[in-house]
Amino acid sequence: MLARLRKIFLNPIPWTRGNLLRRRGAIILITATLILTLTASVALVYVRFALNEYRGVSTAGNREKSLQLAQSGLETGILLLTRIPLDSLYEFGIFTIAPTIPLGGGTVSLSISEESGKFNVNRLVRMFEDQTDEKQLEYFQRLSVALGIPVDLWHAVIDYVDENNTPMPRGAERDEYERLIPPRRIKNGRMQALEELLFIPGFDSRLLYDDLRSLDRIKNTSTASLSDAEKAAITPADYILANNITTYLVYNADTSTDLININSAPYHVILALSEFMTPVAARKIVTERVKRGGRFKSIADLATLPELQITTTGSLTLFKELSIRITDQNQIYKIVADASIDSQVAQVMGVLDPNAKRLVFYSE
Ligand SMILES: [Ca+2]
Repeated sequence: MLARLRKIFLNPIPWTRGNLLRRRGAIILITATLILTLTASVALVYVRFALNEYRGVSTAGNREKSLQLAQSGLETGILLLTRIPLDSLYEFGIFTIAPTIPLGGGTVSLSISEESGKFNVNRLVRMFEDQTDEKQLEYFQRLSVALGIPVDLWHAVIDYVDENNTPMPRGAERDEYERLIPPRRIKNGRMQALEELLFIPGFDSRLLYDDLRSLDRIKNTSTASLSDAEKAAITPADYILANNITTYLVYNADTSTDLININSAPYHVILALSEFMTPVAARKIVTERVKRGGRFKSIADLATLPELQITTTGSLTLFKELSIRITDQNQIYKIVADASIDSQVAQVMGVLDPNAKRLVFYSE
């Protein structure tokens, strides 16, 4: 079943209407069958959604059509993430490939990432007290060292997020923002999107979005002695700051946690989890994760890795130290749906809390 699904998602689509309709029908059938193995009511929801979507796109103008298609794509993503067992999603590779789905006479490309494997800038300030979270600040500082960017950058981020107007040693509060040309207003509140970092002194778009190696910030990146699997553990995308940090939070006291999801943490985040973490151990975690189909089913799966037996403070092993900082549970998904129909394109983005089964953020 999954192999069939993958074939249909990944194969180039012959561009005839008949083929498109047949393929679209096949996908709905296959997905509905997949869902039927869970519950019949869920399948009904899906079919109803598919029909609504089809009626919608047959009447609207091109611009609206593309937006509606993107929204349908987002809904499909939500259904997949909330109704299909996690094992099947990983087997399908939903987090590593961005499937392009023919839908309603156009196509929708779905890109899904799990966000709790990244360091969250909003967690630099404690949730219910207006104080710096020192453990989180250490994560960000070690990440900065690994990426070759200034470690003091995060003081200004803490000031931007915390409610008080007392600057950190290397930070900036209201007075500094008012002196900028032109003056800016400091938020003193949680960030909604990473782009907000660009308001903060010390940040620019190159720092946030460029491959930091291209800025000549990292010198020792020779990979000559690594095996192919080890080389593959670190990709150019890992050297982009924006791929290692996030702003998305689930405000749910029952499920919200500051544990880092080891199943979606990129290489440099893993490297920054402990001062005792080594590049060899961090790469091992990534290659072992790939070998296990993309995720560790339990933190205990890491317990016997020889690379994690290093002794840290208080005669703990690196594994023991890590085990109180990480989780194997997916906590928050970002879904980006790009639609294209009759050369009109549209994009929508949603952030999904899989435990509450609801979107906590939406933009188009
Ligand atoms: Ca502040």
